[in-house]
Amino acid sequence: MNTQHEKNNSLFESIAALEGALFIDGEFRKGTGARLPVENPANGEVIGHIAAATPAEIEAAVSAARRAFRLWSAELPKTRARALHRLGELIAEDALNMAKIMTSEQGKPLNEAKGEILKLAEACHFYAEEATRVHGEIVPNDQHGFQSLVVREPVGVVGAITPWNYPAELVGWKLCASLASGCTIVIKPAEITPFTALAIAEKCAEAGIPAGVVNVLTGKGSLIGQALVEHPQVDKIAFTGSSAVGLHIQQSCPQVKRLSLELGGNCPMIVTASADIPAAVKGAVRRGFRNCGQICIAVNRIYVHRPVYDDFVSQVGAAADRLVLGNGLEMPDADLGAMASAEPLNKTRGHLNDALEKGARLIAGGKAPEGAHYAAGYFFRPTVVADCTHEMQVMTEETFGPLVGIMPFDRVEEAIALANDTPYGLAAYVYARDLTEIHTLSAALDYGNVAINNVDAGIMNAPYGGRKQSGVGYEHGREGLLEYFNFKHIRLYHGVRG
Ligand code: TXE
Repeated sequence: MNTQHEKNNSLFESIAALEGALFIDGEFRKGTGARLPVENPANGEVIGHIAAATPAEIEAAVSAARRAFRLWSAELPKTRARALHRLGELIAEDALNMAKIMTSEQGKPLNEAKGEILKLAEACHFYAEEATRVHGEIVPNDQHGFQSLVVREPVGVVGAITPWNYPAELVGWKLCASLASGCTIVIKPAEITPFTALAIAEKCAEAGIPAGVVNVLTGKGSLIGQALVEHPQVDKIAFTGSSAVGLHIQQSCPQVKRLSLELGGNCPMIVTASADIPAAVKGAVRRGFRNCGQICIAVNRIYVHRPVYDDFVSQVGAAADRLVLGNGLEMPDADLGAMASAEPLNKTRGHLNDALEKGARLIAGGKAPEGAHYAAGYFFRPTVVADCTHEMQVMTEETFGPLVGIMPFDRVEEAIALANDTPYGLAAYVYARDLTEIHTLSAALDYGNVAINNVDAGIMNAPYGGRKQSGVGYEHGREGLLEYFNFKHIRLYHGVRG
């Protein structure tokens, strides 16, 4: 199969070139197993089919990764860095076409998809730089005549299992860290957004990354993902997805393995009376409805100081009503595209109905948009409900859709208790301008990421990860890269007395 398709191919020629493809040992091959349809969530059309990798193909991919590990881990860091820089350049050059592939399978508006692809390219350059700065340490000893070196050694073969909401970045962070550290990787993308991962594999081949270093297997997670979890030659699992599956993976590993689990969230926002209300409204709408709220760090629930509650609720409702929905390919700069599938749409409807039945007040949205061109897609208007309580699922469970619940509070201590009343611990947001409130809230919120007067909780240079049921381990930053290394303490005795 030609891995080098012309950049100016139409979108569907690009996808056709990846039809039924698996990427194993440096080349695309047609899967010999069953085929699974991939649909465009904006109109229900089948855009292509992927292969369900067979046990033999899974074995071929893991064996290729194991073989390639010996050479790739022995490469000079600058060689690995050069490959990552080249990969970043190739991805940026083809960003629009890759974005079209992503939008056609995930639904997000084209401009948002292109932004994600370009952030993936930036991640390649970030990890290229990090690849050349993984230093060991010489640590002081507890006796004369000894010297201790702590060296970093790549873990080995990584099984990466990823979700459908960020089909490029959530693959890319694992891919880049593997390449930078000298690990090799077998990627199993979500079955509803596989073509983005296959397009990334094409760029890996174009970048000259050696055969076997990167492999992509498609198919059902409970089969192919589970096979990677159970495979004795897979040294680490890097998973992003639901807390339920993350826990299942942790419990079903038949061997001890390194695990990094980026799981679900149910993120709160606290708005105090000292806040810049228009800024808080803008942040709430951006983080509540971007990607149709299908983000683990999306704002699910908002606690607002009673003196500013009515004003905030009406401003958020009006802003939500102004958001534009559209088919992500036909309206590249729409605010929301179609949701990725019926699953998150039905869950959103369920949480909305539960809230309304228990007394919440509908402020904005609450239904699919009118119009024939929405009828065949998974569209739902950005929805705001107010006067919520913790009896409602919208406030206590992850919705993962375009629905935000709001409730008032009277004292900061009450807001802290409400925000922390969850098994999750991924991200929390605060809008306040009183310094005492800012310091009190930053310290008391039990989350891996706390954003104050902004909603961009994660940056590439800082560790990103959750606690409690939101996961274990980190991505991004030095901490994220060290998840792909083992430490070795070498203790030298040279006999020289002090
Ligand atoms: O997750 P799933 P989805 C979370 C988000 C939401 C979920 C949505 O909070 O809960 O992800 O993504 C594979 N053994 N985050 O529905 O179902 C499956 O094929 C092995 C948090 O995709 O967990 C897919 O490839 N693998 C995150 C992957 O697991 C299995 C940011 C995820 O599927 C499997 C984004 C099994 N038994 C989404 N079952 C964060 N914290 O950053 C399924 N899979």
